[in-house]
Amino acid sequence: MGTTLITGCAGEVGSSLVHYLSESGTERMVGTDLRAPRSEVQRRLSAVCLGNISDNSLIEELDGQFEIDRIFHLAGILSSGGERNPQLAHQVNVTGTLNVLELARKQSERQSYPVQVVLTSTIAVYGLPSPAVKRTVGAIDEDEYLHPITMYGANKLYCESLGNYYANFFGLLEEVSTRTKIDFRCVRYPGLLNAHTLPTGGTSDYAPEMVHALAQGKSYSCFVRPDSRIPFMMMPDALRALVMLSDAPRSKLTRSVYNIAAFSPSAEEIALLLSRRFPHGSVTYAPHAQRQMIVDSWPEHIDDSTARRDWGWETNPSFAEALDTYLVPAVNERYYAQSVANL
Ligand code: VAH
Repeated sequence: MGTTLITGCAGEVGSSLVHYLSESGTERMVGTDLRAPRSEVQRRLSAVCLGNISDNSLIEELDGQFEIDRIFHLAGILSSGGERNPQLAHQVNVTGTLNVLELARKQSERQSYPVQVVLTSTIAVYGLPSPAVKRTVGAIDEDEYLHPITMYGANKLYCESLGNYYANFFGLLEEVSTRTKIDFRCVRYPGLLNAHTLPTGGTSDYAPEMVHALAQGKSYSCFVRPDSRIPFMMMPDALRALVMLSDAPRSKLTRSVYNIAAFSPSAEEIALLLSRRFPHGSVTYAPHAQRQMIVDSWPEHIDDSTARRDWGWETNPSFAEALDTYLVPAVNERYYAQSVANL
């Protein structure tokens, strides 16, 4: 059994994935990130290599130290953060992904078996032309409206193509390519709701920010309109989807890049359901024009029927039930523990 590498291991999804894989019995895991993960994450990793994923010296260190058979590539700069520094976002998101694919290619050729690369992409690869089309088009599939309006969305759409190139065409001009190709797989994440950490630099962040503010009895000023509607998913489902796709037999996959969906509540529906569970907080709306334009370009619903058919993806589509079975109990536990610790 080789090593599983998690890039972005200190981030919101990365730290949750390390915990999830560790609890699922994954043995050898190595993490990399710009900064060290929390101690409870670090102790579940065999090693942590700190550095910038777009830096070749980090890749050379990983290639020289470990025999890797699977990479969950999560390192990246999200949509709002990317608009604040587009050049940095391109460097981290694109050069970082190219470095990961090169690492996987070299290891695959040396070990003569395909290293699996699982990339997290995003619904930010989509770009609906107007709020009217967004409201009327229904659930869109993986090959529709691929016109991203953010650096992050453009980066991720290109990285999906880069992964497919490395998996199918690298070495195209060689007479007879005997190279062992990588095994590339990818999910397009909706907005994510996590009880344990808050996201940074996303445009879907209004939902998790609202949850954590109301859970602490605070007021929250929402940066999108009340009627803003995009797909969301709870973090446990997002992690389960990654591992399900990774574990799926390659022969079952009819494509490499998949939509996965759960529910699509509007901002005011989220606020209403949360206020019934956290009655001491309050929500007001102060739309931020640019962030609103980004959210308005993203679809209300995505079609995940191919993931359901190919590798058995499924989830409970009830946002209210997901709140009551996962998010509200876990958030209450988090802030209760925090209040006790502060006594
Ligand atoms: C973002 N959370 O807001 C990410 C996500 C659906 C968007 O990829 O940028």
